[in-house]
Amino acid sequence: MISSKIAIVEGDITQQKVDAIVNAANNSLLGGGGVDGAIHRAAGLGLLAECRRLHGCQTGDAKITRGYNLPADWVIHTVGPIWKGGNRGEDELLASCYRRCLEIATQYEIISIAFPAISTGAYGFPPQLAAKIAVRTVKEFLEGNSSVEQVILVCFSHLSYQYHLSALRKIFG
Ligand code: AR6
Repeated sequence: MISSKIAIVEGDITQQKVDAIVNAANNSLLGGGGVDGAIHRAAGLGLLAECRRLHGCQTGDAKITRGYNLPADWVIHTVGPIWKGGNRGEDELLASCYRRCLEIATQYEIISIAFPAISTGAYGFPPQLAAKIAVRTVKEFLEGNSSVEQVILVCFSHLSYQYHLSALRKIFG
């Protein structure tokens, strides 16, 4: 059952005890506000030093580092699209973020992974639409072969939690 591999929780991603957490970063991968700032603060300066060696990341792509002082062993940094009205490929770029993170997780034989609601903060992506794209893309990926057995969608507000739960119910029927 694929639906049993997806959990929606309300909380702080930096506290998740999973193999990998996903960071909603920017193209520089050198830190920022929001979840990115929280992850860098919790991981410590070792994370920034490793990020400097990655030379940035394209929007829709992802790169992996160690987790340093985080409970998670790995951080997968992805760069979501900035919302520009919806006709600039934003949906596909957001789906690509989830897919690329899951592909990298599979390469590293990661079993459990936690995602924040990528692009729904500073990057302005409508949160309800983003929740649908997140759930649909994770479901489609888990239908293929992967080491990943547990995907946790970590919501930072109750409203975000409700959007993800209702997307899950709609998409799984
Ligand atoms: N745990 C889980 N989710 C969180 C946390 C947390 N500790 N903190 C915030 N969120 P954002 P973006 C939620 O702005 O929209 C950064 O400056 C937040 O409520 O962190 O992809 C980067 O460097 C929202 O739902 O990321 C980039 O410049 C979601 O995480 C830019 O922001 C994403 O909000 C990326 O913007």
